[in-house]
Amino acid sequence: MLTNGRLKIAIQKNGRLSEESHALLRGIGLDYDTRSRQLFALCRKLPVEIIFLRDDDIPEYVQDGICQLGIVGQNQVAETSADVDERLQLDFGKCRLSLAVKTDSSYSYVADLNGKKIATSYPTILRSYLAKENCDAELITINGSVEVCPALGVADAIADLVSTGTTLKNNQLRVIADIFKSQSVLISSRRNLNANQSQLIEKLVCRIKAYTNAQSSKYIMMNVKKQQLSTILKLLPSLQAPTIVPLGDEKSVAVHSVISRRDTWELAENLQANGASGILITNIEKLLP
Ligand code: PRT
Ligand code: ZN
Repeated sequence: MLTNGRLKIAIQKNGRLSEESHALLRGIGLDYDTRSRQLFALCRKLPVEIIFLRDDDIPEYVQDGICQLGIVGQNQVAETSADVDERLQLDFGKCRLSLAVKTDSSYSYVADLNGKKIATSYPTILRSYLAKENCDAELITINGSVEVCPALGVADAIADLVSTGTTLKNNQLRVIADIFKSQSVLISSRRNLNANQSQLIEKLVCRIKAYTNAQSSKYIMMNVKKQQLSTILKLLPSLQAPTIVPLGDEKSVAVHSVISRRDTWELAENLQANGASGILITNIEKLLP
């Protein structure tokens, strides 16, 4: 349903995904104001409305066509078994749902949890995992602070989201299995989309692809003596053939290329050690194919 002809995009109101969701929406040209405690924000220029929700509710709002697009973790999509299209992986909010036990416990494998109690906020994902592993454990569904359950004697193990591992370490817990890998995704509704809505969704999807491509890439420029050019080109893991620009100095050229955001320090040091100079690495704002 589209009230006032506006496309509705659901994002997390207040939590780990909020900041990057706003950055992404603003990065694709959506212009809106955010004030605390407001439930929605209208965009200028495009017929789009941003709806702020708890992350748990986003998959169902999109499934039911109340919102046409949503940004949420794959963990929530899987847990709610929502009937939505996963359109794009957004490369933030990365975590995994892991099975963990007390560091000093004797359990090492999923099979060791047969007949034991496991506390989790993700009973659907956990239940289907245990069924596949033929493990008959008792599930205790808890909302929040799952990590304290083993110390309190409430459960023998937990299944919780892990990002850096700090929370597990602080609670003297260790992972025995990873159940589910998650990151934020763009989901879209399968219900009642008319031609205008579908067209606007496709436009926004293209913009998000350009934004996420830009976020995962950097632009590198450097000067290279012609006799070192072939060595330098071999070191560049370019997405496309690098651009080679003549310089006033006839012995050198400038090399420009798009590279992956990862390991830029390693690459720059390697290029420098092989004769590149004046190495400049910059962010890319948009990267359209
Ligand atoms: O109020 P609302 O319901 O919207 O928010 P929430 O409190 O349920 O969710 P929030 O903001 O904590 O997380 C939103 C989403 O972020 C999750 O659904 C995941 O998709 C993603 N995400 C990524 C995480 C984490 N990393 C994460 N580390 N969600 C939660 N955690 C928690 C985890 O539960 C544990 O308590 O962080 C702790 C572990 O982190 P580390 O770094 O110590 O390992
Ligand atoms: Zn939540």
